[in-house]
Amino acid sequence: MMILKIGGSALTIKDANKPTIDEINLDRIAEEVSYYNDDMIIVHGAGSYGHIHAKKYAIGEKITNAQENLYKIEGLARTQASVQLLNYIVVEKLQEKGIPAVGIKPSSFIVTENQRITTCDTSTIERYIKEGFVPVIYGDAVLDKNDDIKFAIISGDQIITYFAKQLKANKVILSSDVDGIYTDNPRTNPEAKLVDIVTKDTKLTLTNNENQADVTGGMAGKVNELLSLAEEGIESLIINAEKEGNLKKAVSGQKVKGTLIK
Ligand code: IP8
Repeated sequence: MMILKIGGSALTIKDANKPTIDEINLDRIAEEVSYYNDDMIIVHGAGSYGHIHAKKYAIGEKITNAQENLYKIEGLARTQASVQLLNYIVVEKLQEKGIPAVGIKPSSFIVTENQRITTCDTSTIERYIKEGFVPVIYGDAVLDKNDDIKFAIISGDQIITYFAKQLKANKVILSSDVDGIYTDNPRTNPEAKLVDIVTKDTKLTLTNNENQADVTGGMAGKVNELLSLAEEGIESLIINAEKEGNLKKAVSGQKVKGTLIK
């Protein structure tokens, strides 16, 4: 079984000041993904549909008074609605390309404790896969068991690692808008080099805030999630979804340039 993450930065204009789809990319990505030849779950990021709201309402931060509580409630509702809308748009496009995609809302079956998934019944999704569907889930805003924060943001990357472990995925592919992991931020350091293989011993200079629009930790957050997966013996590959042909090759089992996390 394969888990494919499509980064929000490839599907949306991530630094737009309102939720904005990258129509051209979405169409091409859905077309390429239609060449899949294995059981598959798609997990997509939130891009400008999620991070703008999550940041504005500071979801996941401590709630100190009743007014803040009300504000966060409004924020959770808005964030959920916005990412659900993105999911609808993505699912519709995948269906248009012949993929039997079903959108499933993560916040309806996932609860966190201190922002990590603790409650998550994967059985419905497993049943959809068994029946031949392609479930499509996404980074979402959820309830948290810690009463100090009450709500949390879960990234698509956290969902991937959780599902990959639970469902014993044999292929995990993460696609975003960069070629893989670099020794430093390639946008600010021209000397930065693409790393073919990352293990827990690889020395990297990754910052959490390399992308100010991202509330879930950018590339550093991604690498930490994937290293925890590697510890359980599941390798993952980071590739660039914006390079034409990469996703098609990856979902159909061909070799693609990227970074292997093992
Ligand atoms: O784009 C973030 O998911 P990600 C989810 O995979 C929200 O990091 C709601 C901001």
